[in-house]
Amino acid sequence: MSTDVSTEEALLRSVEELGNASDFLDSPSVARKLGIGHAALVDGLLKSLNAKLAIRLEPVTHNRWEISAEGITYADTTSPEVAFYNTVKEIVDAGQLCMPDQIEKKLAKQVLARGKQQALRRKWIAIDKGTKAFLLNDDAQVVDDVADALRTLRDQDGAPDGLPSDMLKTLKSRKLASLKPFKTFKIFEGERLADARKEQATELTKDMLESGQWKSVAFKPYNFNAEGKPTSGGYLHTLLKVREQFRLIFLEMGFEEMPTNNYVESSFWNFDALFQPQQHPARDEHDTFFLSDPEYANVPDRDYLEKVRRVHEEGGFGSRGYRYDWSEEEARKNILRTHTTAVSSRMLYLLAQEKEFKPKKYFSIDRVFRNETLDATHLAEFHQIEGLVADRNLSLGHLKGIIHEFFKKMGMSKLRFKPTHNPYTTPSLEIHSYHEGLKKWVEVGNSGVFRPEMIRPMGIPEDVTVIAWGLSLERPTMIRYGVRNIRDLFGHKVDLKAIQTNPICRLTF
Ligand code: FB9
Repeated sequence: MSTDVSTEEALLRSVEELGNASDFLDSPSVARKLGIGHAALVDGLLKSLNAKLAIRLEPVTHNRWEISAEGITYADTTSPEVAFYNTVKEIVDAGQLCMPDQIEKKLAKQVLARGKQQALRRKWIAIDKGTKAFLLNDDAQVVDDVADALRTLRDQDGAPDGLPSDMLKTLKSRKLASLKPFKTFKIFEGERLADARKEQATELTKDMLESGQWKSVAFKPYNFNAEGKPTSGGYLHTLLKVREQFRLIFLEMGFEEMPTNNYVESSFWNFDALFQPQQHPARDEHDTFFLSDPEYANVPDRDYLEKVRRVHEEGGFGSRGYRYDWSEEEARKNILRTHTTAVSSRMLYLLAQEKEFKPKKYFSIDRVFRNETLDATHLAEFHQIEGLVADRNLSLGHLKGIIHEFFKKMGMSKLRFKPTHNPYTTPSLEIHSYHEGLKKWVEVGNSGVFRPEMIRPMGIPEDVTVIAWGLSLERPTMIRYGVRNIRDLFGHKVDLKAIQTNPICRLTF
């Protein structure tokens, strides 16, 4: 809490009036003179002037009596025993028997309890054995010495001058006041008082240099601790911070990022190329967003399309296929991709077109869209993370091995695999990890070996296997940043403050 210039001015003038370096002002009296609180004087003025060497401070520790909140209420009114006595007197003077319930109505709970206790202890009142009525002790010297003592302490800033020690003991025992250390300051003139008195220049100008005026001007000392003006800047969305961490993990493991810059995909690459049958439930509008314009995609290379038709209809490569009439029109329907595996199928097809097959490690992290029922952890879109390895003689062991490698880099080393089914992989494994923080097993992803019906029609050589796994970006991000509802993380309800203040992401769960 800073004090205004005039107060500073007034203080510096009275220090200057000391006229020598040994005389000093006493902070409590200065505070009173300036009409401000002692704390405001010290924190709002003395500390900064001392920092500027305009004054020199010498702390003096005193003890003073600090009045408790309860004590303050009595200092502002009366002591509880006097309040109690006066209330009894009022009723008795009205010629009634003063019964407890009558008092209870008239006094606050704390005053009632304390007042009765003290008035009885000080024998100002008594309780009639028979009727339990309160009786006045007419010879009692009823004085409000307690409230007077509290007011004295208050007015003397906690100095006990003039108060008998047993009263102080009483106040202490009744937790109405207690002795607390209190620091005041001797205020001496500082070695740079003169500068502080002179209008301090805040910058060295060309004129000062040319005029030589700089020699006589007092410069405002640099406040190197001054906080700079907070610069506002862009902030990475929390999801993108975590995405960056996953990208680094993949790059560390020698993976190459796949181009995912097309949210609109044809059903062909998203489903058919992955050997997902056209009547699969995921392919109807309940799960997938279909485009009305452009409704249809162009056909990829015809030859490959026919191979896909054949494998769906008749099988091949050891598969008996699905034995249904495959529709080219259905395959050409445009959708919002439901998984980045659609990008994997495009890249694997391109890989198969290479003259010489070269092993590949690819990854993708980008948005996918599913027309799902929305709940706290599901939006109609999320970010899928996918990794795949295409190489000769790969086995399920390699899949589990590389998944262990991957999750270890996220600090998850306790994994379990649960057989599951995906239309485009066999075998398929759900990935579960034991989460130390949550003290439970969490499903952290899915994986499998791409089916021959998917990769052979593309032209991927017989002895090449493609293993892959996937997970979401939102789930780890929610757990990493303790976000309970996905709407706080993604979408129009995002709390921008959290985005700005979220710490950088260290992916160790
Ligand atoms: O992310 C998921 N869970 C997860 C991941 C990390 C994590 O980190 C925490 C710090 C510990 C926590 C949780 N899941 C996948 C599992 C579940 O959340 C699941 O209920 C939801 N899944 C999404 C799909 O929902 C319909 C997450 C999303 C998902 C599922 C499967 C794949 C990708 C994303 C895949 C795949 C795949 C399989 C084979 C071949 C290629 C790709």
